[in-house]
Amino acid sequence: MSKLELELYHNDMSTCAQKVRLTLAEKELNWKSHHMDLRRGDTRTPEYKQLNPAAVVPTLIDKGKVICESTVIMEYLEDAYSEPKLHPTNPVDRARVRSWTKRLDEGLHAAVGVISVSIAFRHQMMAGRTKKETISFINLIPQLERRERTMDIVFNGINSKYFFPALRLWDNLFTEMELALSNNNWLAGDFYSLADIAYTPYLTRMDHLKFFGLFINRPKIIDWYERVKLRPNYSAISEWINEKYMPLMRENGEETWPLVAENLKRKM
Ligand SMILES: N[C@@H](CCC(=O)N[C@@H](CS)C(=O)NCC(=O)O)C(=O)O
Repeated sequence: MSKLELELYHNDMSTCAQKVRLTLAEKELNWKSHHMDLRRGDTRTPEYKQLNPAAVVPTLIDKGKVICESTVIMEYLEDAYSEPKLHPTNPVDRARVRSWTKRLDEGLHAAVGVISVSIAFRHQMMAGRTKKETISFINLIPQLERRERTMDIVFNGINSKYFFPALRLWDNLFTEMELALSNNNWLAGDFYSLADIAYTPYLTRMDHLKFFGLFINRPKIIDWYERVKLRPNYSAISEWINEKYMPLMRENGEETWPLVAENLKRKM
């Protein structure tokens, strides 16, 4: 079997694409890269929407078959390329893996988008565009809910109604994550699994935003993050870092952190 039959439409800094690249790297699979510039709107063209109607990355092509949705792609890779195994064999542990990955798809991923865009990426989306052009660019998003949310966070930043609820969603998740990691080495048990892979990009994002204050009383998460970063597959994130994004995330994140810390304290 030629391993070069895999092709991935992805983006360097996209958390969903990072999930898939980490899985490909863990399985030592070779793949052909189609890098998409999200700020230019590469995913919003009619041609790309034929591959991925949601107009998002990642999209995997395997021997001509198109697979969308990062969690589905990870599970597909696990089914199609079974070694090394990233799903435990015990049904209870398998259910645990899925309950972690499901939550990303049910709101946590959108929430990290809200946090990142409100703090940093909105500046890239508006750069070189008039207000009218920015509105037209956002209107190319096919899903009404995502379009309305993006419009609000791009123009209102951290004053958007979506910002603090998104942070609290992640803060609550981190409470559960700390508990899970107090009982086990890895998120779904004693086995490094798709659950650990799925959350690695999101911890990395909090790191890039300098939001490590979230983990002051969560030492197990810090320890887990240090361990996932040491794994060889972490090159799937580190080798694709876009240096243009880093100061934007760091500087705006550091400026926002005191407000975030204050808000989280009030809500506890
Ligand atoms: N549920 C999708 C979400 C994918 C997603 O949100 N991708 C973002 C990057 S992380 C994207 O491609 N955005 C394109 C855009 O905003 O134009 C998945 O898990 O694959």
